[in-house]
Amino acid sequence: STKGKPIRCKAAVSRAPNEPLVMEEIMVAPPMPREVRIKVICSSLCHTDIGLWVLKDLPGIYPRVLGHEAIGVVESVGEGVHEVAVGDTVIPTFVSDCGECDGCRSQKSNICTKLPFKITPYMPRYDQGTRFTSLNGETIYHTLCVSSFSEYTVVDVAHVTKVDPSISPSRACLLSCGISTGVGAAWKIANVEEGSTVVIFGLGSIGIAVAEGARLRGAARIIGVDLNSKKFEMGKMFGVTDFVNGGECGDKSVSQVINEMTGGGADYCFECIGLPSMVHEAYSCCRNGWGKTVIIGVAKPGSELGLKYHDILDCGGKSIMGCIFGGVKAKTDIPILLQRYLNKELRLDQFVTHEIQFDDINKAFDLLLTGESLRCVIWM
Ligand code: CXF
Ligand code: ZN
Repeated sequence: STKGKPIRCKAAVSRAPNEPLVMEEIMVAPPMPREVRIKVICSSLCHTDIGLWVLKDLPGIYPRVLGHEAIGVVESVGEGVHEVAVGDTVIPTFVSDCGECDGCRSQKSNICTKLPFKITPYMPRYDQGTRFTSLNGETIYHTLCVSSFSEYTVVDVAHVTKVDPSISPSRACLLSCGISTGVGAAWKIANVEEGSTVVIFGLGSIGIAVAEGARLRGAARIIGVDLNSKKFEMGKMFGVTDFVNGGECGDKSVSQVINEMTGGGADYCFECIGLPSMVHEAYSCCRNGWGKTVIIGVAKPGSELGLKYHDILDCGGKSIMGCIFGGVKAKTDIPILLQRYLNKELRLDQFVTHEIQFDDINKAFDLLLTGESLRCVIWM
């Protein structure tokens, strides 16, 4: 067995921003206490990996292994791991669910305070080190506590959820990040009710997943906003009922158009782009009194919103909130979402627009960058 020994395997290493990933042999150390070594089955590419791939302003984070939307099988476990065992099928997540802290024990939150979310190139707990090295001993860094673009990876046990092994891995892996985030934002953060009107800014995978979540909650009207009208075709298949092309509103703003369409604003607005100006638009077209704006998109670090004081005070009852992973508590909610997929309620199949082999991983980046794919599954 490989237990307790380093494993030599293939990984797609990101060596420099914007440069294609390089297929290399690397060494993956055995799991430290409270860690799990996973044989990755497949990953799908989330847009955040593109953001991290092009990032130049964080020092010392190359070379590294990207990938954080995945599924795999436990190869071995470190000391003190009782929750999962060798052979279990698990979904790793960039958010932790330690199950012990105030945040994890509360039903109100998915924010773990013991291993709080941060973008770190290290393991989150035992020694803050890395478990990857190149064959000549060079340190290779992690990404979002998952690093699934490697045949084997090491993840903290707080970052894995055990799942039913019979579910198709290419579908289950989508719940590791993007689809859970979008569906969760509609379900757990906004708590969309039957008959409501929803506006979604940005119809990428996250926006489409919000539409899917809103549809499951019985929303009556789902308005998609994007600059690319082709996205509406995709949106329609997921229950988007109306489309506003943000570039074709003439002398009106998007929020003006939506306020007219809805007779005073929507019940829920979701920002899935990451632009402060779009948060303003969203907030401006959610209904006075109770409209809720949910921020999901990731803006540049240091971005500010700059809302006017009276925009908040005078609209009494309107709210803005952000979320991480759509408010989904990994260990309790991922199994619920998987069950809803098995019940044929939640759709996952339609998100998978492409499937490729690990050696072709750079194609997945092209497909997502050009907007051609929703989710491209990469098989190891
Ligand atoms: C994102 C969520 C928001 C902060 C950066 C990472 N997660 C996954 O794609
Ligand atoms: Zn992601």
